[in-house]
Amino acid sequence: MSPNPATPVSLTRHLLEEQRAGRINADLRLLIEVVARACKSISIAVGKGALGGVLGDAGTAGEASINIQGEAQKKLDVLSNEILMEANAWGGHLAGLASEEMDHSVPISDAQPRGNYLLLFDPLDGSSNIDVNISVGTIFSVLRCPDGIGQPGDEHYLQPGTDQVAAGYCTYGPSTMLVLTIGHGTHAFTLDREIGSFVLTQRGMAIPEDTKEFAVNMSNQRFWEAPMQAYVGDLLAGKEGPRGKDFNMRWVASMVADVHRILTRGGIFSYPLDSKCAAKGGKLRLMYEANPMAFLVEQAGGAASTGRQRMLEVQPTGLHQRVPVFLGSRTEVEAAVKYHAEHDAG
Ligand code: P6P
Repeated sequence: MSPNPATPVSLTRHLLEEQRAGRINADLRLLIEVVARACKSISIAVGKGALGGVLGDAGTAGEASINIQGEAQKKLDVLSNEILMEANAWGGHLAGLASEEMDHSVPISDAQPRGNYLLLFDPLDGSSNIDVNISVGTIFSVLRCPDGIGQPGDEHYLQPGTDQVAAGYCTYGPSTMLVLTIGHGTHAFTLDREIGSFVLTQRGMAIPEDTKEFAVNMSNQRFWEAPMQAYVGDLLAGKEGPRGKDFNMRWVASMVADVHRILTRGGIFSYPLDSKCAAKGGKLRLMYEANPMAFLVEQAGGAASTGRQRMLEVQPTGLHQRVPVFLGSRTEVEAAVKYHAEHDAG
């Protein structure tokens, strides 16, 4: 039976076509399907809002629950983490998992079916926006588990972003969208709630090379390094300044929302070093925020850098390592990197 060209392409069909083309194996295909199903459950929980009894901070009365990042956990952070852990416990495709919400990685127990992949995720990024009904999202990254190591430990996750075999995010906004790459382009799927499936709605996302829109938390300006001060100062100078054009600014303070906008219409997202977070290496996490977003952005023709190095080539030193982040329209990221290079060259 030849497929009807008018029939929407589901995530399942898209992944089967990728497998038939030899771009993905069955285990990774099924792992992505498990993560997508978990994201559907998270979308339902997030969508209930105040009706779901899961808004607000986790922890008991008077005693907040603090994660390894030193951040107060929201109830939905904990719930989203549990959903992803439970969904993958019996998937049979993983050797282990690591989460922003857990101090250390968790190997798949001997009692459960084991696979050859490592899954890292931020179960609900931007969760501080939950209580004010702003888009949040789940970010995930997939690495291969090294051969012959038995149970993987934290050290086995410390692979550069170029080693990722898949990455994606699910944004819980006006619509729920899954954006995914397996190294052959970046593709977007929209959740059709009536049938409960993700449907391919944008094949081959392409970030415009140039942009007039930047995303940064301007309240940190006085804490930035000199090259960042100079770079943003020239953006703000507009067409009378050295950049010769006026720029617009957006900052949602939810990385998934900001990055989705940039993947859709261009822009540059930056969370640079500042004197408040420099001691930690930056604000955003390398393994389950910067690297998966960098993979998605590069596969969409954009660029991603620490300001001084291609993001995907950073050699990780810690599971919860933080990095400065510049990503988006290629020529704008290159401009920001140039400010840093010229500053460092003295
Ligand atoms: P700030 C959310 O907490 C997050 O990790 C990213 O989603 C977001 O881009 C950033 O932090 C926002 O940071 O300092 O503006 O609140």
